Amino acid sequence: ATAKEDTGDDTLDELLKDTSRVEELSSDEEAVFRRGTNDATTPEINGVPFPGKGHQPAPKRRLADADLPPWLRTSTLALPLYHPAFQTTTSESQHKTIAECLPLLTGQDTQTLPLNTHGLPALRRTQHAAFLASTFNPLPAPYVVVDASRPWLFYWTLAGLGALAQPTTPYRDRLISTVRPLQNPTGGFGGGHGQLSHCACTYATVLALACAGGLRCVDRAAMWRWLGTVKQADGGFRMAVGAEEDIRGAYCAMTILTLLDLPLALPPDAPARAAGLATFTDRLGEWVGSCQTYEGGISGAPNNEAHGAYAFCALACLSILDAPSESIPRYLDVDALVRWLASMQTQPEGGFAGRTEKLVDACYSHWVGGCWALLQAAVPPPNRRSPSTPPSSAAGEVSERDLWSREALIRYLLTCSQQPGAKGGMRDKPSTRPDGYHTCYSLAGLSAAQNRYSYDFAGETVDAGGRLVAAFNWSVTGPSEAELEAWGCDGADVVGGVHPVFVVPMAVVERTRGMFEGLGGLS
Ligand code: FPP
Ligand code: K
Ligand code: ZN
Repeated sequence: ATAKEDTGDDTLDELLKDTSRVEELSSDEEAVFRRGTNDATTPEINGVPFPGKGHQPAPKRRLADADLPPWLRTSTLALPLYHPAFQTTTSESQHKTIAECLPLLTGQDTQTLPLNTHGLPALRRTQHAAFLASTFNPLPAPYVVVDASRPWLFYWTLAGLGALAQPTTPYRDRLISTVRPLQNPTGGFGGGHGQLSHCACTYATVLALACAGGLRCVDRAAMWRWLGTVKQADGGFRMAVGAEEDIRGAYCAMTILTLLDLPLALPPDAPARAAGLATFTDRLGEWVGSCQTYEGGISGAPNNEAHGAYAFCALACLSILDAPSESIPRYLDVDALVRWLASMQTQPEGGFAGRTEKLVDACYSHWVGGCWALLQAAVPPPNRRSPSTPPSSAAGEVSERDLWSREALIRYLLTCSQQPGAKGGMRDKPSTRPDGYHTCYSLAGLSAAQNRYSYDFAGETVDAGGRLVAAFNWSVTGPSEAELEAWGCDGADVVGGVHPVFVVPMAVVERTRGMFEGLGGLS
């Protein structure tokens, strides 16, 4: 390598342009890189100079290196991301993303957001809550495209408000009257009036109703029979009758089944019974396992591309089937998955991307960021490894081993994801607009970063009635003063505990659990 001496006074611009730090290539590699370029030693391809035309002028003011975390210091930023001869659409968009995020991450541009005592933009709780609540006002015409996803708007809003510790039960009656016409007599909920029941819309409806305390409007017996029609002989679930079979279906179906306390036995007329299946969980773990790809991540269905959203669906689904330490290693290659998930945390942005060689996006703060609590429960420290060795009682004795950077994610969310101005809301990245989906999942991701979730082995995983209760054994601990200090957060920047499996406030899951106990009469 020909790294020049790091004097520390180069401007960021110079550092990003400095291609002398690119590793020299072996002649074989050089031959590969040279193909299609005029000259592999010239730091440009097709006339575009490294690091690419998306790169913008260097910040004029930024925090001193000593005041920045290591991954934002000039010496780290100087490391080239792509070989100069490998400039593609991918590298161009990555450089453009870094250029739009860096001034915000380094404090050069605060977007005039009020700062917390650590100099980071404070969490704009009031504005984000107002942005979420505005979903319940009449929506502008472009929202016609979400007519098939109406329950998602209710879920994102209520889950987001819950994370911000805003009351959500006052919405109960309005929500019930809105979703009742979406419920089909044959079970399940469609996305809009007159639409076919769908696993994703039903999942969102059930979670929204749980947040609002309105689950009693669900026809549970019909729901149970409808779920029986989407369970497949190979163990997975279709999204709707005749629709695609994918891992969202597996997670959504198991969530619905568990929160509504439905019987595990398949209804007598479920088509999967003909293939010898007797319960909703038969062959499910194996089917989820078949979605792990050569990269180590999880795809939507076997032989597709690994994506972070599907990693969450897989881990959460397995965490409903059994204690994470039992079900996750049983069906997944945990080491390969950890490696893949860790590689999704982008540098220098600090948030997560959804898949290999793609861009940071705040919604993956949940889809990928939410995986860590489940994974860390799957590979707990040695003294908490199985139900027979319950957690050590002395607080602080067990050291938590983080497999990711909480600090980097928090910084991305506070600096890059918050929409400035009166509007509020959270967004994918600075060049995009906020919406309910990104606001909900940014807040869920912030919760995953700020709180610690532990799995209680002392809890039962199957109850006396044979129903799955494994996912009800979670508890949350807020951050310590020392952690807040290390992450640059004030107490007012901390969001509430979001349940690691069901992605609604912890208290909502507590309230929902046992709600239907004793009603019986379904199987
Ligand atoms: C690619 O979008 C995104 C996917 C392939 C998966 C999206 C799925 C979810 C977000 C959640 C599913 C879960 C449930 C419970 C319904 P893209 O190409 O626009 O984004 P990318 O470049 O970041 O991959
Ligand atoms: K995206
Ligand atoms: Zn997104």
